[in-house]
Amino acid sequence: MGIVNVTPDSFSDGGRYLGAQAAIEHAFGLKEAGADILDIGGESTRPGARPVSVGEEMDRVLPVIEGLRDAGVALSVDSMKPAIMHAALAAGADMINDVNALRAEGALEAVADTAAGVCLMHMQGEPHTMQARPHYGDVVAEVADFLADRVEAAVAAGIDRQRILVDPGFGFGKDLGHNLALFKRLRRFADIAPVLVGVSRKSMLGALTGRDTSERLIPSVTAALLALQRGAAVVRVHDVRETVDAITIWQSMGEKD
Ligand code: 7PJ
Repeated sequence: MGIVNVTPDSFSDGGRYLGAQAAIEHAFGLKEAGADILDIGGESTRPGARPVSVGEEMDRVLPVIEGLRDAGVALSVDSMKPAIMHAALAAGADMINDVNALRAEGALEAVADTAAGVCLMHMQGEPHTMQARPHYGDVVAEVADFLADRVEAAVAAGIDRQRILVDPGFGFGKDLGHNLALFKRLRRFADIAPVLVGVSRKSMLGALTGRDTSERLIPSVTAALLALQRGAAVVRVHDVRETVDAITIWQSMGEKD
């Protein structure tokens, strides 16, 4: 899964169009590089990020879906908002990636009414405050219980089990120790549903290596490969070409058991 962030362009005249155009061009590059899914996001959920209005997120995301829907690649939309989910799925998106695990009022229904896939992610708190004081008794058990509960809620709402992915939510209300505990026990989550892992360029990789965001390519590719080796079904990455190269080498040269 390749990450496509849609941010407003810095120019005030036609900025929106330029922002969408830039995202579409970037997305075509990721598809060429080997992405099977593109994850389009119009609202940053990075630690400390502030929410974006429904109208603003709609204006960012919809033109990009329209520009990509015939590109021959599955389209995922990274949103927590039911109105965006409805509009994105009507516009041709194939999947909803919700860091809030469809907990918003109307979110389960927005997905249940369609044939779309969904990723249910664990997050403690909300993006603008979640890294302030993450706390758990047993982080692996708590995250697994949460995800299992959200899968059951989704199934009860009418979403077929085979449409669902789960994600422990690296960096979403977790300190380095929590993230490492979850990563080491990744196989536990595959018992619940196929697992999506997003660690690309994240601060946990910076904490381990001392590298800035722009220098986290090798840590990111290494972590993606480890996630796949521990049973992840999907890895959400910025650096598609390099990740696909690593997977190719693993598939050609890795051990067959
Ligand atoms: C994730 C995500 C993740 C899923 C972001 C960033 C923050 N969706 N959206 N999993 N992270 N499913 O990429 O640094 O880990 S935005």
